[in-house]
Amino acid sequence: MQSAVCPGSFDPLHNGHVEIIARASNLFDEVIVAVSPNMHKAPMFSVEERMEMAQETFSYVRGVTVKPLGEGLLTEFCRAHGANAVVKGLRDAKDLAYETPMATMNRHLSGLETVYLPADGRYTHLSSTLIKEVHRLGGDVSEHVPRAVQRRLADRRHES
Ligand code: COD
Repeated sequence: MQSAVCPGSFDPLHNGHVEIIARASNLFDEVIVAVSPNMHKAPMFSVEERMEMAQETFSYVRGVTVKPLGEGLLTEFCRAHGANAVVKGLRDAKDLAYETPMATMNRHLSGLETVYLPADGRYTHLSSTLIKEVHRLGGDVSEHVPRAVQRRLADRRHES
């Protein structure tokens, strides 16, 4: 069985992520969406909330499961879960420049391969950072995120 991991912060998940993960599920028997705590940025949603949104979004997609990445190495997570590859979406040359050192390091660490999928043109402008900023400033991001995320963002707006 060929398994792949799609890692990310997913804070929050948006339609660019969803499309890449759905395409990965057509290539691999099993896809594990690994939700990172993201130690570099202050998150909007907890890992548990981000996992719940991803679980709800992918509950209808065959072979996709959602797990916490934890604070260890991605290569260790992949080894522990029997995954042969990492799948990353690339929006542009900046993503390629950012991802390639990590992909090379992961291959040197454990032989783990990274598969790049080109982002669909409909989603190349999407990032979690932009989604959060537009939402925070009162804009409507509902067309860019799955239903489960729309609901959580609306809850956050009502709470504040
Ligand atoms: N369209 C298509 N794909 C997209 C889009 C879009 N619009 N936006 C993002 N993506 C893809 C990218 O492939 C991205 O990598 C992935 O979705 C997740 O995006 P984010 O922003 O949620 O995730 P990041 O960049 O914050 O996640 C970084 C990781 C957690 C993947 C990384 O830090 C990691 O691997 N950490 C594990 C610790 C480790 O092993 N470190 C050493 C690495 S060598």
